Amino acid sequence: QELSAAELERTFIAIKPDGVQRGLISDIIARFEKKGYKLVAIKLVHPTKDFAEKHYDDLKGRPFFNGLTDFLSSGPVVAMVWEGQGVIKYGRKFIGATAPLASEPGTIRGDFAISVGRNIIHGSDGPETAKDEIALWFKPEEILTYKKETDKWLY
Ligand code: RTP
Repeated sequence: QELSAAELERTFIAIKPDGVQRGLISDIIARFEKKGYKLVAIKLVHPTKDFAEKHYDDLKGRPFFNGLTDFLSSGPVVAMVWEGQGVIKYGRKFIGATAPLASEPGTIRGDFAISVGRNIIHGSDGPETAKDEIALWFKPEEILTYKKETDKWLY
């Protein structure tokens, strides 16, 4: 059947350099995949400092901005677009609170991280940022539209 606009909601998720270095790529992808969300774009990117500053543009002027953008540009990042009903909000739920020690066990940060400067993963915080971040990280042709046999068991 045709998917509704809500089912086609998309979010930008990035596994930061610490998540890649620590071998957490497969675990993080598995959580989104097993929930029923659909991976529509993925690539391994080593962002430049300039690109990291663009991504965190809204945090310019914060005391941790320089360290944060140094960190994001310090190594490969797994950039992804995930699709499905409620994926923006639920993605944030999967990720957990920004400060890992405040994040619940069972969340990605709760399970794998201790410090706010090494918190493994990024996820868009709303529809507008999702749209902007997807456009920053991906060309339109890198985002695929496809049916999965499981779609009808999810919706
Ligand atoms: P993200 O954008 O990475 O998903 O994180 P977030 O929305 O949970 O948090 P945000 O406030 O947007 O901050 C972005 C990233 O900046 C780092 N940060 N460091 N006090 C600090 O040193 C500090 N505060 C924030 C974190 O890596 C956070 O994920």
